[in-house]
Amino acid sequence: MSDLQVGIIMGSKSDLPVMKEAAAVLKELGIEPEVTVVSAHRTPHRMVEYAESARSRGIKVIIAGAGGAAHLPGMVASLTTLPVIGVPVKSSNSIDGWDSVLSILQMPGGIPVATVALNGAKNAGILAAEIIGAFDEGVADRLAQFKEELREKVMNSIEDVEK
Ligand code: RP5
Repeated sequence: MSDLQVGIIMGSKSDLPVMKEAAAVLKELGIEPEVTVVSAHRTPHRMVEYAESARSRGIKVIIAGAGGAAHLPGMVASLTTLPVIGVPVKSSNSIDGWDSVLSILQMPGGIPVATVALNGAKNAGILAAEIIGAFDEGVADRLAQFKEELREKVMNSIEDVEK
């Protein structure tokens, strides 16, 4: 399969410290993401162009992170038939991140966004890889190894606790 199957977008450069965790886990799983800034409010035409061209550019899954009045994931989902994973980002001036969570989570019927936890970019990356891995054996094998390593970590921690 071609590179750049996962697009990671965020409403602002200030979201990067959170969103880079999605890119990191995707790279660990052998998927090189396309990463950029697209703002629903500040660059609305760029958002439309991004969402409408994503499929033809080979993107299979979009991860969209935003904070505050976090309309980016939902608006992108309204403009494409690709699956969109939403990452609520806790903005520095937010009301404990509930604004971001509810803006992304409470989508109207017909326009789903797969919403992960507040600042849950790592899980967004893993979920995107799992969607790609449903059709790509290589990615599925790396996901299996990733989960085996998680299992081993827990088993080792149990041994440490029970010593
Ligand atoms: C949202 O507003 C962004 O996604 C970011 O989380 C938040 C703050 O953006 P900046 O003012 O830091 O650019 O649009």
